[in-house]
Order: sequence, then structure tokens, then C-alpha cells
Amino acid sequence: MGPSEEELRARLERSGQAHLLRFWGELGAARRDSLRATLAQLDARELGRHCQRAAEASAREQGGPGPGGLRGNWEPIPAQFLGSVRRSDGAALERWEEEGLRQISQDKVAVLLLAGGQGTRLGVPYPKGMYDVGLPSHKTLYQIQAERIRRVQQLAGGRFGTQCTVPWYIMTSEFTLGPTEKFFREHNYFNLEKSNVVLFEQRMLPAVTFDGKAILEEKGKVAMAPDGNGGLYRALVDNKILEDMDRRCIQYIHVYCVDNILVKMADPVFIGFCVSKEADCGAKVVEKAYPTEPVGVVCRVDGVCQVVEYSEITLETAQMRNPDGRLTYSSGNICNHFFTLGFLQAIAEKFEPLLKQHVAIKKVPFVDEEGNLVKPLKPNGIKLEKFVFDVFQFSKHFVAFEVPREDEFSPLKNADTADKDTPTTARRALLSQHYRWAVKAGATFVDANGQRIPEKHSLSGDEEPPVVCEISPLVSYFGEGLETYLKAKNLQSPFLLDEDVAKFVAQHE
Ligand code: UD2
Repeated sequence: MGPSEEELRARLERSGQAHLLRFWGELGAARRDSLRATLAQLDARELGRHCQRAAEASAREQGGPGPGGLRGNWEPIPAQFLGSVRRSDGAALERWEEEGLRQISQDKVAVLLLAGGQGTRLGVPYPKGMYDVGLPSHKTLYQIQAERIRRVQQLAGGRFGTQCTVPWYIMTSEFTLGPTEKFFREHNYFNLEKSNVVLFEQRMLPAVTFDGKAILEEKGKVAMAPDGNGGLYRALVDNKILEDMDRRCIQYIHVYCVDNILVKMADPVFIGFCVSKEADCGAKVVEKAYPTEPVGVVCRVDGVCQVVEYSEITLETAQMRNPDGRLTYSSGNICNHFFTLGFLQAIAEKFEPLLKQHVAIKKVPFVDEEGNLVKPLKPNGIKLEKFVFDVFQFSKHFVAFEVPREDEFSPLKNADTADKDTPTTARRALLSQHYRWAVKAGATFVDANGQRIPEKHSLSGDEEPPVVCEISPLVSYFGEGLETYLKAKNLQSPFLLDEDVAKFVAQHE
């Protein structure tokens, strides 16, 4: 039932938010119940404090230099904390891979997907993970990820003779939970064990005006947004996820964002690298492509490893270059993080309240005093968000690991009207990678007349491959094992190597 109208009104008055009931008299029973439920869940005192904090934080941001200004003693991430695929020899990479696979084979590794974002830039009304970028298979991002989990389980289990599981934790929000759950159910959890796919929900926070009033988006609805991907740490506690991990004897967690089509889930090399270095916290990075690329920069400020987000770094800092012409702050965050369970427990128990509140100033539609719906032309609202990487400062042993962009990073952020990070660029990055794998495995592509199509050997992720070749993650996780199916084969474009084709070839060899 929740609090009565009088109780609600009294509480909201005490926290300076009584305007939220302005249209109460006009609301029907259903809308009253829903507004009451939102307000009850917010807790009036907490709401008052949140509104005040938001107004203060935005006033501070607008007043002085942003946190990305050159305050404090900045330096790029020192070499001793930075591993690199390109700068490591084959033996080291194999050792890390072996170590990672060993941990996976012993059921000590979980993956955790951050999928609570609204995907505003892409502009689709459903969760981004359900997006199909137009591959020949028409697999969605969720399906690709599920299949990579299945494959890495097979690889680790095969190497060490175990049956192992990589549980998949998925953080959603009010916007994404329902459709994500339904999608997984309809697709039979992509043949993963349902009990090993754990969906949970992050909290929502109200958007606030510059003078500290929560915004009514409709007469009976407060404008709410997820509390940022750093809302993860509260959500882990709210939903008892750390207990679940502990019960499963998980020790290492790979956290990643939903939209990178090349993401290597539970990447054995990254896990093995972090475990070998005895890190409690780690981040994958790529070399930044250009100064204003929308990725955070991993660096040290006053001796503390952290990420300075792209929205908060000054242009001047972002553009700084070394004498050799390379960007000084070149370690681009790709939202792929490694945490030990012990580290996450320490964050949950001690440090979460200390995480910074980041301010985003947005145009938030609202109802005016007369009840008219207004779509503001200028920003009018403040949203406070926490960032997932802000816990790095509490790490006792932080490492970063640089990976080749063309193998590991192609995010889907924008609709195809933009020129970067679109469905087209994501599709191209994946198909280029699969083409490179196929050529390396000894495949030859021929046209309709049987004429050989000359290979392109040094194809970057930005270039259209000469043919269309897609390889199912169920057949190969990082290009391994393809010779069996592709060596000395003449293939015609478009070529799709899925599980059935692989089985057929294996049976007829
Ligand atoms: C993120 C990183 C940025 C860079 C970039 C690479 C953060 C804060 N920034 O920026 O440094 O690595 O990715 O692609 O990590 N999400 C939630 N709940 C929320 C908000 C977001 O789960 O309340 C998820 C979202 O679904 C996505 C991930 O967090 O999977 C990243 O969110 P984003 O796309 O808004 O982040 P972006 O591109 O600004």
C-alpha cells in the first residue's frame, strides 16, 4: 500500500520536494500508485540530499576548471603497471593464456556485463545487446557474447580435462531488465544453463533542476535515470551478487560493457596476465586513435592510478604529445575490467560511498506548472552518475593491459548517420577480423568463376574486407583451430562458418 497522501506530502515538504505532488488531484488510482511507489522507494530524506548534492555539484563544475584540468601531478601510466600484447613475446602470451584457462577450468572466473545504459546515442527503443548489426548470421550482441562464453568454457575444459562454467552476471536497469529477461527466455538463454545467467537491476536516481528540485517528466512520473555504470557496486550489494559469487567459489571477475562487438569474454590472456601479476584490479586499454576519441584515459594523478573520462579531460591535455608524436595520454579505457572478488567485497563494504558523483547536464523533458509537457531546447537538468572505473584508486595493485584495437575494440555507440562507432563500423571490424583469421588459417577465397580473389594481408578493422566471411564464436574464440576447416579450401563469399558447417567438414575429412 505504501504511505498515505498526507504522510507523503509531509515527508516531501521536509525535503523541499512537495512540488512532486502538484498534480496528485488529477491522477487516477493507477498513476497515484506508481508515483507513490517511486517516491517510497526513493525515501524523502535521501531524495532531499540527492537533490541538494546534484545542485551543489553542478554549481561547482560550472564554476571552476573541470577535474580534467591539469590539477595535481599527472603522468601516463608507468611502464611497470602496463602490460601489452604487442610488446610481449609469444612465450609470455602463451603462459598468460594457459594461466587464464586454468583459472576458468577450475570455475574461478565469472563475467559481468554492464547493460543498464539507455543507449541514447544509438537511438533504439530496446536494449543495445539485442541489436543486430547486420552480420550474415544476424546474431545479436547478446548472442555473440553468449557463444563466446560457451566456447571459452569448452577451451578451458578441453585443455584441463574439466567441465567448467563461467557464470554470466548481467546488470540491467529499469529500462533494460524486462526486455532483456524476455529476450533471453525467448532464446532459451542461448543454450547456456539458465541458473548460470544471473540478471540483476541497478538503482535509478531522479534528474534534478539547477536549483535542486526533482523533475516531473509527466504529471505522475518523476524523471529518473540509472545511477551510472558505477551503480554496479551498490547493485552488487542490493542483489546479494557477491554472496552468489562466493557460493560459486568465484575469485576473478571480468566486467565489460555491452556494445563492443569484439569483446573477449573472460579473456584467458587478460585474466592470466592479471593473476600472474597478483593484481586486485585491472583494465584493458587500447592506444587512443585521436585526441577526442570518446574513451577515458588511464593515467596516474598524484601517484594514484585512475581513469579520467573523455567528458572531463581538457582538450589541451587530451592533445598533448610526446616528442615522437604519440599522444602522451594514449591508454584508452575500453570498459573491460578485472577485479578479484576480495577487491569487490572491499569496495562494497568500505569504499562505495566515497565514489565520486559525476555530473551530466542534460535536456530533460518536464511538465510545467500548468501541466504542459515541455521539451527544453537548452539543458535544464542534472543527472548524477557514478563510474565503474572510479574504484581503481582503491586498488592495492593495479595493472593495465594494452591490446590491439583491431582485435578487441569496436564499440557500437551511434546510429549509422554518424561516421564512427556505428553498426557499419562494428560489422566491418568483426568481418575484417574473421577474414584475417581465415586467411591465416590458409583459406583462399574465389569469385563465382573460381578465380582467386587476392588476399589483403594487413587489413585494419576500419577497412572493408575483400570478401564476407563470418566465423561463429562456437567454432573459434580468437582464431584458434581454424586450419581443420579452412586450410587449402577454396571458399566463396559470403562464407559463414557456423557449428553445422564445422561438423560437416570434420565428418567428411
Ligand atoms: C564508456 C567508458 C569510457 C570508454 C567507453 C568505451 C565509463 C564511465 N566510460 O563510455 O571510458 O571506455 O565506454 O566504449 O565506463 N551502463 C550501465 N548503467 C548505467 C550507464 C551505463 O550499465 O547507468 C553500461 C552501458 O550499458 C554500457 C557501459 O555501461 O554497457 C558503458 O556505458 P556508456 O556506453 O554510456 O559509456 P561511454 O561510451 O560513455
